Amino acid sequence: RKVEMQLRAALEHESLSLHFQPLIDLASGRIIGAEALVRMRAADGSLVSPASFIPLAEETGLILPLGDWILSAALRQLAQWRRAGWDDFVLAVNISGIQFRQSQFVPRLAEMLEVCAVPGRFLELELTEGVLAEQSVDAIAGLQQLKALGVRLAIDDFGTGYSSLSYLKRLPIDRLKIDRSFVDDLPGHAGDVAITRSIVHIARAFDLAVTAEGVENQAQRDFLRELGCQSAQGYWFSKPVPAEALEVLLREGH
Ligand code: G
Ligand code: G
Ligand code: MN
Ligand code: NA
Repeated sequence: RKVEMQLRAALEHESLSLHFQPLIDLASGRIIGAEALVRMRAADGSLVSPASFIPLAEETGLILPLGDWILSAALRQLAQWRRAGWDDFVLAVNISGIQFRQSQFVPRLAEMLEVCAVPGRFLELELTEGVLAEQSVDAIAGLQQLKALGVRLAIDDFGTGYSSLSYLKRLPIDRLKIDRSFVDDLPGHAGDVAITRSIVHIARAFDLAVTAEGVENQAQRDFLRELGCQSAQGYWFSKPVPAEALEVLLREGH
């Protein structure tokens, strides 16, 4: 298939890159981190969305080399930012379930952290509820090994999966990311207000960080801030941008 061939070529010719979306502390308005999001450049120069090639990479197993490339590129960038003085900054990386379940995942990550000399606590891995809902012995052991490296763990798209809340008390989670679908219609939609408020309260009760995703306007930002939601991402603050553009935002002191 076309996308598969493009992806194979991209892995060989390094026509992959990372974009970064800033994570904003809502109380201060400052950038406290970023989420890395992979991009693929097609032969004609256009950018192909990961929404089309990640599922395909998962089907074909290409997610393993791709995931390795993403993690090591993200850590190299983070190390460079740390050397430039942005040393209080957490970088989040999305991890596919297939990648997480690979037996060599933790040892490889440990090696990458060491090579880049980045303390584990400045890396956050975003997992979806599907991965956590398993609660298999292996999955729990994997999460504990990641915590032993100091790595932070976030639940991505929180509220959209099998939301058995029981895993919150069993698993070593650090952050809930409120899915964009609940943020879209804030503050006017009573159901979404109730869901968002509940997630913020759950996060507080479990002493977890909480991030609202997909904040696109000031009304959403103000509402979430008043709700006590600690942090947010979204087009209102910045789209995912190349590393140099994120550096401009950091220098401006956002
Ligand atoms: O940036 P956006 O169009 O950037 O991403 C679309 C989808 O692809 C999202 O669901 C996002 O989580 C996923 N995605 C983006 N980058 C990565 C990545 O580096 N790894 C994985 N596993 N998924 C990613
Ligand atoms: O699944 P995950 O949360 O990792 O996906 C992040 C996706 O959300 C990426 O495709 C990213 O480009 C997109 N995104 C980030 N901020 C916004 C936003 O404010 N609005 C919309 N519509 N998409 C966003
Ligand atoms: Mn994510
Ligand atoms: Na998400």
